[in-house]
Amino acid sequence: MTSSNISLTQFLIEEQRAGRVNPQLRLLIEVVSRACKRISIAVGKGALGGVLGDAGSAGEASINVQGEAQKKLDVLSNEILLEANAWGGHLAGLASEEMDTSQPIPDKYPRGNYLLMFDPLDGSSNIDVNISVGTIFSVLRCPDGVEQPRDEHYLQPGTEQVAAGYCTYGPSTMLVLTVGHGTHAFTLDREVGSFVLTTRGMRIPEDTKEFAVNMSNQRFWEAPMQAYVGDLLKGSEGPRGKDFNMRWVASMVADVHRILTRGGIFSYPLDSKCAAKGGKLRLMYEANPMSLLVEQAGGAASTGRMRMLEVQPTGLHMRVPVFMGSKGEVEAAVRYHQAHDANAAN
Ligand code: AFP
Repeated sequence: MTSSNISLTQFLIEEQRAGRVNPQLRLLIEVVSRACKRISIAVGKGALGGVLGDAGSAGEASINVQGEAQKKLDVLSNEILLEANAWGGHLAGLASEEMDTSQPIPDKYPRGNYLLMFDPLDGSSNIDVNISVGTIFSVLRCPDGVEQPRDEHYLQPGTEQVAAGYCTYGPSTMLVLTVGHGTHAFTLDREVGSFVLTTRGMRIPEDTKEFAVNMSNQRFWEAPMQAYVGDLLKGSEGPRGKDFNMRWVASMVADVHRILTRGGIFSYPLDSKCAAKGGKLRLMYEANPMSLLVEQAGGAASTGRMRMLEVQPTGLHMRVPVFMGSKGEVEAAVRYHQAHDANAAN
């Protein structure tokens, strides 16, 4: 269903009246959305804003905790989100993909009940070529009685998320949000400066003929992934009995947004290059928030071996294999892993 003339603020007030968000969580989401507007402005300026290219100075690349080179916009987006969220009184602490450890709220500000995690600018290697990038965020409750949350207090499974969302900076800027009662999309009205509800209750078609994966990693994949994609590629002549199309933006936000809009499966499986780390994508900043959004839209999300939202995190920057999107297709991918593991056990 497509809606109009309902701003994010109005939507959240209505959710509050319905008892689905409390004032602190409403403020938190408003603050994150305002920060996303600022990031959208910076991204939209492109080369004119002097923000393209690598962070660091004198030819020295700046490297983040993930061991990846940081872009200027990664650093700027991180600062915007930190600054916007520090003083509002809605957070007990926050953690970013770009920072080694979580940060408690400074003593000079009031403290709230929530923990915010974010990937400030996902897909940032796409910035310099003017392809969609995005911000992903996830909200957890700070455990009772914890005044100064430490990393271990964030290590809650994705089922504990009270809200999750992303903002995609593409041809239009869109915020996609769940507070656990459906997944809703808002489009930024740039002239007015507010997010307007454009799809209430996104639904991912159960079946699909479209998959998203970085095929250049094929030779590094595990056997069940080889078998699964091998059968997709056989198309109507193979066991799946239909022809599949492939799309890969290499910005998770853009790929998942397409899947939330028209279906598909997104996958970043285990491969021998990333196996020692557990996968490529991060559980807390990418996989969990996206999995909640996808599940709330009727889709499914898995590591290939278990439901993503039930994974017990062991570290803030933990990585996992990812399969998410149309329910029927995610279940098919999982079946290949189950069959392989069952054979290996016999
Ligand atoms: P960057 O933020 O470094 O561009 O990484 C993006 C990302 O985490 C995710 O958004 C993409 O789906 C994935 O990595 C792309 O990875 P490959 O470059 O290995 O295809």
